[in-house]
Amino acid sequence: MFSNASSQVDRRLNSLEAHLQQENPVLLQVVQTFRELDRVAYRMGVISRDDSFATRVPWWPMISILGTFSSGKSSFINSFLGQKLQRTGNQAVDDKFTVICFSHEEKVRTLPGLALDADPRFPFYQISQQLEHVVHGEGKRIDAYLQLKTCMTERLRGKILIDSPGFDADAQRTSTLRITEHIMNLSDLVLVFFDARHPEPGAMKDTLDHLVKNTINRSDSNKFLFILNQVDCTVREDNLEDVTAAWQRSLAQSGLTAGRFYQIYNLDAALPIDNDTLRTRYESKRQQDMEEIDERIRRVEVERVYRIIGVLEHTAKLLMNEVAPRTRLLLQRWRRFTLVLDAILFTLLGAGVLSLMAAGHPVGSWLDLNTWTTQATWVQVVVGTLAVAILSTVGFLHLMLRRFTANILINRIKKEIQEHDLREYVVNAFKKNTHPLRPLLNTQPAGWGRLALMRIEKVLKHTDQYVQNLNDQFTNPSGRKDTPNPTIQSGAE
Ligand SMILES: Nc1nc2c(ncn2[C@@H]2O[C@H](COP(=O)(O)OP(=O)(O)O)[C@@H](O)[C@H]2O)c(=O)[nH]1
Ligand SMILES: [Mg+2]
Repeated sequence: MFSNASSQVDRRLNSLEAHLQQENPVLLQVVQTFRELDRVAYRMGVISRDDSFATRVPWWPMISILGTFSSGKSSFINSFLGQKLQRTGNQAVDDKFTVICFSHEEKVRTLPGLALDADPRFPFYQISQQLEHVVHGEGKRIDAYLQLKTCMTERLRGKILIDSPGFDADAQRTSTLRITEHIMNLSDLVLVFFDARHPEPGAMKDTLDHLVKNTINRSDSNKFLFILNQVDCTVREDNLEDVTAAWQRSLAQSGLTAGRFYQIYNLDAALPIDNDTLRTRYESKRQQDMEEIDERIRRVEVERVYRIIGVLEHTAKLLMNEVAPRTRLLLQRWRRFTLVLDAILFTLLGAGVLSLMAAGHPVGSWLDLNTWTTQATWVQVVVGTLAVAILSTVGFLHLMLRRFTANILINRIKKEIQEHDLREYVVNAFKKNTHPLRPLLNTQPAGWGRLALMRIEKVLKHTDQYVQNLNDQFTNPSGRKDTPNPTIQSGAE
C-alpha cells in the first residue's frame, strides 16, 4: 500500500522537477529539500506517504486577467506573449478560463480542464470538488469551464497566466463566479480590465459590482490592478480624462474609491492615431503605465520564489518547534490519562474477583493456583481457556480505553489549535503515536530523534543558502542600472 501511494507522490514530484529543470534550477533544489522534510514528516506520521509538503505550495506565480466582456483581455495576453494564442473579438469567443503555462515544445497544446483538476502543480487542483459543492453536477463538467494551454514564450517562464471569459451569461453563472473567486484568492496579481469604449458601464453594473466588491476590503487588495483598456478610442474626441472620470465614478458607486487606475491600449489592436501630437501624448502615457504593470508582473515572480522558500523554512521550524513538542506533551497527558483509567478499571475488576472469592464462588477457587494444580486435566483446560479469555478481555478493554482517551484528546486539540496546518500535523502525529501497536510508555514521539533533528537542521541550512543565492541574483549589489532577468539561471550550491 505504502509503495503504491509513495510511488504516486514520487511521480508527481518527478514531473514537478522535470518542469523546474527547464525553467528554474534553484527551485529544483528546493523540491529536493522539500523531499528531505517529507521524510521526517512521514516518520512522525505528520503527513501520509501519498502526500508531500511540496504539493502544498503553489509553485508558479499566478497572474490572472479578469474583467468585463470584450475589454481586451485576450488581446493583452497575446501581446504579452508575442503570439496569437487566444482568440479575440467583440463576440464572446472564448467562454472558458484558460490557464497558460510555459513549455519547451514549440507546438501549442490545449488540454482539457480535467488535466488541471488532476494535477497538483496547478492552481486548479481538485477544483471540480469545490464546484460540486457549489453547484451539484457541475464538478463533472469541469472541461466546460477550464482549459490548459502551453506556450513556448520566454516571458511566460516561471509563471502562469489566466485568461477569463466575461461572466455575463446566465447559464453557468454560479460556477463561473465560483471559479473567478477561486482565481482571485490564489492569484499573486489580478489585472482587472475595463473597456473605455463603453463609457456608460450601466449594462455591466452587475459584473462591475462583482469584480469590485470582491476586491475591496481584502487584506491583499493591493494585488489588484484596475486597468482602463482601449483608451485609444478616446483619441477622436480627445476626452481621455472625461472617460476615465466616468469610469471612476461608476467604480466609486460599486465601492472602489482609492487606488491607481491604469490607462492603456493595445498597439496591435488599436486604430492608428494620425495626429502626431495626440499620438505622442497617448503613446507616452501608455508606455508609462505599461512599464508599471510590467514591473508588477516581474516583482510577483521574484516574491513567489522567496515565498516558496519561506514555506519550506516555516514548515521545518513548525515540525521542530511546534509539532514535536506538542506531540510529546500530548503523549504525556494521554499516558497519564490512560493509566489512571486503566487503574480504575482494573481495580474494579480485581475488586469484583476478590468479592467473588470471598463469596465462595468457584471462580475464586479456580484462580487459586494451589487448588488448580491438583485438579483434573479437563478442569485445567477450562480454567486455562477462561484465563486466556479474561486476559484478552482485559487487553481489549485496555486498547479501547487507549482509543477512548486518545479521541478525547484529539477533539480537544482540534478546538485548541487554530492554525489549520499545525492542527492537522499535530493530530496526525498524535494518531500515529497512539496506534494500538505503539507502546503506551514511549516518551519520545514516533520518528522524532537525533536523525530527524539533523535532517531539519540540514533543511534550514539549505533554505539559508537558497535565500542568499536568490539575493545575489535579484538584488543588484554592483549598482548596475539594468534590471537582472528575474528567471533564475543557476543553481544554489
Ligand atoms: N481599439 C482597440 N481595440 C481593442 C483593444 N484591445 C482589444 N481590442 C479589440 O477588442 C475586441 C475584444 O478583444 P478581446 O481581447 O477578445 O476581449 P476579451 O473579451 O476581454 O478577451 C477585439 O476585437 C480586439 O481587437 C485596444 O486597446 N483598442
Ligand atoms: Mg477573451
